[in-house]
Amino acid sequence: MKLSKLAVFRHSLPVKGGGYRMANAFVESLESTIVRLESACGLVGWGETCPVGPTYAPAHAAGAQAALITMAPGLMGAALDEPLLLQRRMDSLLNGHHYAKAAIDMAAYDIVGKKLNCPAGHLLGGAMADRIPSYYASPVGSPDDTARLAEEKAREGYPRMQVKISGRPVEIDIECVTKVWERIGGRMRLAVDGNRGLTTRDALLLSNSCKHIPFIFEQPCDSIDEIAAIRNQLHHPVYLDEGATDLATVIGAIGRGLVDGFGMKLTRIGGLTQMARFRDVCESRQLPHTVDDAWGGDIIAAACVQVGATVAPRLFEGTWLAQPYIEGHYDADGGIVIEKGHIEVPKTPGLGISPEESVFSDEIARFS
Ligand code: 0XW
Ligand code: MG
Repeated sequence: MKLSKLAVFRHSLPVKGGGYRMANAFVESLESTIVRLESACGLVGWGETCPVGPTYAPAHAAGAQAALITMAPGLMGAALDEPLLLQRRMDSLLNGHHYAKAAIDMAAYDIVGKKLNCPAGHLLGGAMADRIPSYYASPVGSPDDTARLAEEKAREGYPRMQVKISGRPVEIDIECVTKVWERIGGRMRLAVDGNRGLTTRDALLLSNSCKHIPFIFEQPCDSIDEIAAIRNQLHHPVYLDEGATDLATVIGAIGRGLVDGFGMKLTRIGGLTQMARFRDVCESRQLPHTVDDAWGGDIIAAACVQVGATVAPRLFEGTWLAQPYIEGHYDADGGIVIEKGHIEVPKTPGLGISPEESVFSDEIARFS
């Protein structure tokens, strides 16, 4: 199970309908980075990482590619079936850059699953479900459009809706959340995501004005200190997303009583190995969380679904996928799709998808 070949590809994922707006980012097309690993025994595994533009997180497509190219020579010959040692080897070659290391970790699980003839979820402790919940994330939009979208998604069968806010006067955000609630009431669980964009003043105003609406407040402000400063004045449970950069920060935030849950991204935390540890920390403190990513195609989607299926259902807030916002799949037999707000968990070995190699035509580096 030694690594014998590694290739890195660039792949463009245009956003349907002209773009997607968040508090700190407007994205029209994303650059995904794909990793193809091959073991000495000839098995192939796939990994992916796709920062959602340059301003959402301190992660960047070109940074991912540079990080992978920096680590690649030192990874040759690494045992792919020893995820802990693989992670330590990556850490010895490059500090930080979890989002690039995640692609290698994912591809290694894909190969090991294929070797052992089991889905990656099995290697992560075992899947609890054949079908997992997703959630829909609205772009920052007008209150009426967002309420209409929420109605549509409730009808489609989504159990949860994440309303994006911020980047405009807070009065519009308050109207938006109110109109969504008036339309869907308790038919979907509600998250309101500030994507780091609110001042503490506006976060307090919104929470106070919407006291009667049962939503969770996701990453309202930029820093953990800002959230800590207002935590006890908020009327809503607080989830950390962008601020939960690694396991140590997660443990610190839980220990300080700052959070009621997390939006967790597979590539931000560093891959499947780290996500499984995060899942276990949350379970030990009964904290709900998502398992998803900022963006990405079928490879990231499959990896998120594999871990998502292992989360205790009562703590699982679902897996958001970019699939409804982008065209096409990597897998000719169909990739990972959302149907009625839920996702079927693949049963085939590894991550559970078989990308069509010809889809990735822009190879930028190859090592053997
Ligand atoms: C809704 N998401 C999972 C996708 C967007 O890229 C941002 C993200 C979030 O929750 O911040
Ligand atoms: Mg979020």
